[in-house]
Amino acid sequence: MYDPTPADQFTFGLWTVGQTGRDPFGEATRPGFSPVQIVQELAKLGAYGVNLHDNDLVPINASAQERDRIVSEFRQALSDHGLAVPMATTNLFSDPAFKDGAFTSADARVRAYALQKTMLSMDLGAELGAHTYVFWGGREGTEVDASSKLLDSLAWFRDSLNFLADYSASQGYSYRFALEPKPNEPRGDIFFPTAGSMLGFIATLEHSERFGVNPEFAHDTMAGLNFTHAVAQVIDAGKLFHIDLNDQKMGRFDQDLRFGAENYKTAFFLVKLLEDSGYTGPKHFDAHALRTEDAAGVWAFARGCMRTYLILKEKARQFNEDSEIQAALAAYRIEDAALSELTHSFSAEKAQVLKAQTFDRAALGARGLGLEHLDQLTAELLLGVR
Ligand code: GCO
Ligand code: MN
Ligand code: MN
Ligand code: MN
Repeated sequence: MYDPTPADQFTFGLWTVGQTGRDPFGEATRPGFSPVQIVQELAKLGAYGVNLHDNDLVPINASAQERDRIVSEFRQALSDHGLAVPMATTNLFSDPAFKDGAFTSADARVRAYALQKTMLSMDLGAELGAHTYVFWGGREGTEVDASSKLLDSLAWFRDSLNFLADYSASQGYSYRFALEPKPNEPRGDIFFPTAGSMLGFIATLEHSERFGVNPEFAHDTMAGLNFTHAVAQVIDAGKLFHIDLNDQKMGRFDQDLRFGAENYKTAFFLVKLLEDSGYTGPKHFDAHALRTEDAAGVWAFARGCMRTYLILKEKARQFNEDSEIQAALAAYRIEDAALSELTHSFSAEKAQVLKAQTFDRAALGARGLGLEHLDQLTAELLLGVR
């Protein structure tokens, strides 16, 4: 039970399970794996696919010949092991050229290079069969607002995305673009810190229908925000194009913990939201094993991410079928057909009727909602005693 299969659409990045334990204070603690080894191992574990940045696969200095050899070896491994590449993205953050941003650099040469690098990376992703292209603006931000580039940065970023959407169409690619918000790290302040700010920006793009959001559990949690609420808003906007799952303690450095490692309850309500809303896209674990782990620990980590998702999915099913929980929910919600008819859309007559209505304000305020009971039932379900 709880063994993942490709039908579950779980994915990992080459950079996630490939992470070597290096952090700002210390060197690598494990050698990592080649892309081909990662494909083999993920297939064994029952994953659906593997995602990548251009330079996770092809080193930034590779010659055209090397690139073609690496890509063909990788494609062979994908087809041997039946793994897909559903999502691709660009590394616009590691190279020193991007130290003050890529699309939002104050240097027009860096902005042009970022566009060039992204087009080449989109070519690579398309060659590997990716349909989702992620933009995570890791270095798009500032520490020094004396740089006076806030409004320019928004315009440069918009121009770049408009350019790349047109490039995609001109090449006949099927990409949908998913913009990934993060509040900080590695920049002091990253532009578009939340899902809501991404949604606002997307509405200003020329082909906004091709742009959605790639929200990440850790990013909202770092800032003390409720990730499940953010995802609900993205779903409501029809913009959940991709999702990055992991875990995080609030207020800490960017931890990228195993999914469900820290916040069981938020993870539960997130999984329930995804399942109940019928999200059918990939579930991507953008996380990595602790620095304490060796190779076996990395695969235990990967398996754990997927198992926890499946366990929480089963818990969500139980929640929906638990008669006591459903009774508590039914008691919590009060429906009134006549009032709903009045309030669900405006007319001058309905407004008059509503203005004349009498409400028993004291009774509304006095009613107990039963949320303690409902929440305790949920806790007991999650703790395995129901
Ligand atoms: C982070 C981000 C990245 C992006 C990745 C794909 O905190 O470093 O989450 O892992 O998701 O670059 O775009
Ligand atoms: Mn256009
Ligand atoms: Mn992240
Ligand atoms: Mn991410």
